[in-house]
Amino acid sequence: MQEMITISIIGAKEVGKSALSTQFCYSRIIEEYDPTIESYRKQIEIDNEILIVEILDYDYFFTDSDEIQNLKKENYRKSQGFIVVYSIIDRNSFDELQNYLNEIYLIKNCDDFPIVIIGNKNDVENLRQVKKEEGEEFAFKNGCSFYEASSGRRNNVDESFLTLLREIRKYPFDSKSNSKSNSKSNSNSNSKLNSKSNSNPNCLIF
Ligand SMILES: Nc1nc2c(ncn2[C@@H]2O[C@H](COP(=O)(O)OP(=O)(O)O)[C@@H](O)[C@H]2O)c(=O)[nH]1
Ligand SMILES: [Mg+2]
Repeated sequence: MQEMITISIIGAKEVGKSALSTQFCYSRIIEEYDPTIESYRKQIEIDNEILIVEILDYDYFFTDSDEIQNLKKENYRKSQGFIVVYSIIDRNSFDELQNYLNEIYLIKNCDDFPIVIIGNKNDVENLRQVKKEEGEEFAFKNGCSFYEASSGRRNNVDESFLTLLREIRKYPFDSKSNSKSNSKSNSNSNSKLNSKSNSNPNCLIF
């Protein structure tokens, strides 16, 4: 059986999550998204191995209902890596990044999970609100990989996804929980998580 890797793509509204996912999976932008499609699958060859990638692209912000929050928890649990997206032309979407990372750290009980941050829409330079260096610095501080990309121009789309897939393949997973193996027994493993979640009132605790 082929190996399947499940990843989640998350971030604020309208930053281009669905555009990035469809560009990666189908090599095209789909102008009118079918809102009922919330996951995509693609078979890829990476480092001479064939695997199936499942991308979970849910919009969790429609409602705070228990049902949606439970779905979100379930999806985060089964994800082996995350693409966290902001738009370089939307400062608010950049400001929300830490909340998204904190959610991942909490549910995975560690702060070094495979995560790639994408600053999307870098084809619209004249409307830029977030400098590239700000994205780089944020990603570096959080130990994440970083790309600026354009799903519209298909710039750095494959690179971002392939970097995440390679990180996932190197990562020491506990096969049952899809979290880091032994992360619970390592008392230092979530020290960053504790300091961040304590200082961040917007952080969701599952
Ligand atoms: N200029 C530009 N527009 C983009 C890019 N990616 C997405 N968009 C547009 O941004 C809007 C939101 O994209 P969408 O993928 O639906 O965002 P989502 O809510 O994060 O899934 C759509 O109108 C897209 O056409 C990009 O790289 N460049
Ligand atoms: Mg979408």
